[in-house]
Amino acid sequence: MFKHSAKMLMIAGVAGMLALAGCSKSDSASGNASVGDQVKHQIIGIDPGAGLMKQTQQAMKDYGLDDWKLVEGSDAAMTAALDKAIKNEDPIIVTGWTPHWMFAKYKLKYLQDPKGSYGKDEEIHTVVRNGLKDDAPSAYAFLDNFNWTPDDMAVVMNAVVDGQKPEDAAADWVKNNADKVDAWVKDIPQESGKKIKLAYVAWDSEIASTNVVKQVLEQRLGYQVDMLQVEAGPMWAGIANGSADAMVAAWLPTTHKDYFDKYEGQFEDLGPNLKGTKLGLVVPEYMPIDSIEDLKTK
Ligand code: PBE
Repeated sequence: MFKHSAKMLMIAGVAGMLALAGCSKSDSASGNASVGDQVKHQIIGIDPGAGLMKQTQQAMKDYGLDDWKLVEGSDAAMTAALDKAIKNEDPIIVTGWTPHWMFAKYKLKYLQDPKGSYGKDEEIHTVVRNGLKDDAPSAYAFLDNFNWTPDDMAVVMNAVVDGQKPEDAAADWVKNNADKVDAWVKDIPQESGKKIKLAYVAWDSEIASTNVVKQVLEQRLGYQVDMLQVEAGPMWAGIANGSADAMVAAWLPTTHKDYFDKYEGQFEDLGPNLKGTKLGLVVPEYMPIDSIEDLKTK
């Protein structure tokens, strides 16, 4: 009896070891480990003030990803992690948005969001401080006219990621798109030497747009432009308290809703400058998942 059960135990033990060995081998080879285990239950996020981070926390609640972690960083850190993972064909999940150069550079997909945690498509708005219309009427009139497309923005973004300085990439775009720029500044008089402060966050999309606006204000309307790189909260606060004059980085109505509501009445919303945005969780195409729901089950 004793002998028998010892033998049984031994067999069970060996079988267990074989199963374990077989398991870990086939995991890496055939991708049988859960996606969560493969990425250590981490989603690579960006700067904590981004609306996208708040939406991702909401998504984690909506989809029951309780044991997952959203890693704070920046646009630059997120794209560096993505680049490294893709070079090694490693699994990775990042927070992403359109327009962004990463979709031109890598084969990526948005995870489907059947619960709608990331809201619907929205727009990027131009928002200025109260009183700018009287203090800098030409800048105000141009900012009110400024609007372009995701394809326009992509030209600047792609040049920057390929190594061009943002101001040079923006100057090239302004030179090569004189017809569009002409329409933005048509009949607006120069205001030479006047100073204006543009607030922005170091998101690649906003680095592109803010630099183009700076070029137009300087080249066509004679302003001296300061660009203030800040976090999202201080960007909105700066417009509201008048320490910055304008920004072209307000994602509405959803992504920056908290900031919009907090400072309502203390700024002027000049409406959309770009339509056709999207936000969500983004993975390389080689990842074997298609929906945020898969993070729970696959
Ligand atoms: N973004 C890019 C910003 C707006 C622009 C999507 C990272 C955000 O989440 O607040």
